[in-house]
Amino acid sequence: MTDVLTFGEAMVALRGDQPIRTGGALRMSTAGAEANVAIGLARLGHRVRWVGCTGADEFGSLVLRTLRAECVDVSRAATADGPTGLVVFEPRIADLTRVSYYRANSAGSRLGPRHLGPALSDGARVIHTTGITAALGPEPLQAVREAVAAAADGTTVCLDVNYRSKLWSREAAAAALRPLMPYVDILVASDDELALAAPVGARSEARQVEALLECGVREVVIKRGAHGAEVFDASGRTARPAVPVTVKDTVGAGDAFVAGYLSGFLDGGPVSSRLDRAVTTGAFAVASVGDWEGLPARDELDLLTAVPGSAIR
Ligand code: KDG
Repeated sequence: MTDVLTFGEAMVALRGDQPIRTGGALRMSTAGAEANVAIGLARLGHRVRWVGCTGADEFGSLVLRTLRAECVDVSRAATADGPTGLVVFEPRIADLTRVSYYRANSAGSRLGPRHLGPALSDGARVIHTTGITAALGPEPLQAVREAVAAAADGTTVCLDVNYRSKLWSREAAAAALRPLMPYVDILVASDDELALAAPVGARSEARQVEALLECGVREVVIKRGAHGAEVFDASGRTARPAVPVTVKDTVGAGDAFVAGYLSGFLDGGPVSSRLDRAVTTGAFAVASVGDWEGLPARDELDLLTAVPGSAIR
């Protein structure tokens, strides 16, 4: 059986080498939060399936070819009307990246419940979805709703809030995400996103966590960037600091973190070892350029303990 089924929009990523308005070169790769998680998990040896729609165009071929090359199962992916979406990452200053989307009316935004039906029937140990998919439009939101509600007993549902202010308002995100919580087992959010998932009226972070656990969420995973991460569950709080690395590109770090967390979960480890792996994979993403290119294979997980500046010979 598939370990993880994830679905959403994968795009072609264009990364500038200088501020866009000054010209320069664009490097082409692929992006998309769920596809990034899928690649992160596949590199760690898990069986992962990504479902989404790509355009019948060369960019769509690049997306699918990349996922296949990374051992992600795309056998249930579809093509749809409209172009494959684009995302442009502009290195504005040192470690601040400006993101522009060219994804309105893209093929990826046509994802709907009908595209997911076969993959849901095939089953998976984990279903992973994000607020980005929910933000793409009514059909993708309905796909998210139906997928989490249809998850069979024994299937773990993971949702990463992944709020994107260029896609929707905080109010719209909260209205869409809050009703999903009774179906979610693992909720991942950065500290400023937690309120978008927590019930109305829960003001402090402590109250938000408590209310989410009361709703049935088993693990509330809070990402705190350079300050590490924490998990709250029925047995209390587990925290880990971030792994210190030289920052190259923070985009994709959250997806890498989720891939590590779910990998630890699939390996059957306790929350502490899931968090250890999550902060490790997150650090790999931060220390390398690209959404997913620098993510570790399983036998590379120890690389971050190498002496800085050393070469492996
Ligand atoms: O987490 C990285 C993603 O943000 C990036 O790949 C693009 O999916 C993306 C999005 O919608 O922001």
